[in-house]
Amino acid sequence: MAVREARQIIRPYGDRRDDGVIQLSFTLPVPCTERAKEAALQLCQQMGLKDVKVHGMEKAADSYTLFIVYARTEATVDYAAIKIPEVVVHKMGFDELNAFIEKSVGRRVVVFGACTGTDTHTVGIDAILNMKGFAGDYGLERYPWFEAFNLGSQVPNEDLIARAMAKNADAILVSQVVTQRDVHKDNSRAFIDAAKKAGIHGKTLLLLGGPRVDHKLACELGFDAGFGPGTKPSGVANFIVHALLQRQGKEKLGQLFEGAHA
Ligand code: B12
Repeated sequence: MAVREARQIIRPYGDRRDDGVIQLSFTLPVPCTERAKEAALQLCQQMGLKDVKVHGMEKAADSYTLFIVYARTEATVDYAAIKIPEVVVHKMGFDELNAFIEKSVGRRVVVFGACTGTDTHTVGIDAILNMKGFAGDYGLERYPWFEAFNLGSQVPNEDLIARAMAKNADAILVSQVVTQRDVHKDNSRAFIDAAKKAGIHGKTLLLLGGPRVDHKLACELGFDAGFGPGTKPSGVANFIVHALLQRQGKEKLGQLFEGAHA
């Protein structure tokens, strides 16, 4: 007989466990008035929320108002039933990882990164690749056993792929920050199409990152991994090295590191 996993029903709380209290914020395209406040309240009630309190409201621009609302929801979710692909890295430190690359890969790991398409935001990809890194964590350029090339912003997908192929890159890092009208998804799909055309899909490691990116989305789009807000370069460095060794058949999934496709 199949054994059913125990359910783990959870719900949000603000004051007391399971009270269902949430905070939400949104903007309405109307001036900041009492009428606007009532509109915000009715909108939340229509969402099925209870005990709605418009806690804060302020003018966001001419004829736009930002609201902060506290309310209560009856919604629950079974946490035990949630299965999702995740990048889980058992991280080696800077010196340990460099020594590990020297021993296990035996050469520098080559990576190319850029913010592609029309996107001008370089801060995210710089945080991962530049010497200085991010949040006290060195970027890949700082690792002696990585050779990192940062091509900057507004790089056509095909150019990034061609430059990476010319250097036999082990990994290509694509950053997508602007998400209006899902342009990040469209451009990511175009990148994957170009990678398939160039014959590197399934061979070179393809990483996608950005504020609205997660591992699940990146995998759905055809990448090997996705990294979202707060990503540290050391997590990316560890992922690349272990995924590379797994792809070369030198390391088993979960031996030193878990992740990739679930
Ligand atoms: C700085 C900034 C700019 C600067 C960019 C300067 C530069 N050189 O990058 C300038 C002024 C040029 C700019 C321009 C624009 N911007 Co702007 N900008 C921002 C701002 C304030 C900060 C972004 C940032 O630097 N974040 C910090 C980095 C470290 O975070 P991150 O990108 O998420 O990166 C982390 C992770 O996501 C991850 N990561 C990211 N990429 C990758 C890649 C890989 C491979 C990996 C592994 C990890 C990874 O690692 C990083 C570290 O943890 C945001 C608002 C905000 N507060 O976020 C708006 C914002 C992103 N901009 C926005 C917009 C709309 C624009 C413009 C279109 C405005 C305009 N109308 O002209 C233009 C863009 C034009 C274009 N063609 O792209 C919107 C985007 C809205 C949307 N939903 O798409 C935002 C959200 C502002 C807003 N609320 O409206 N912008």
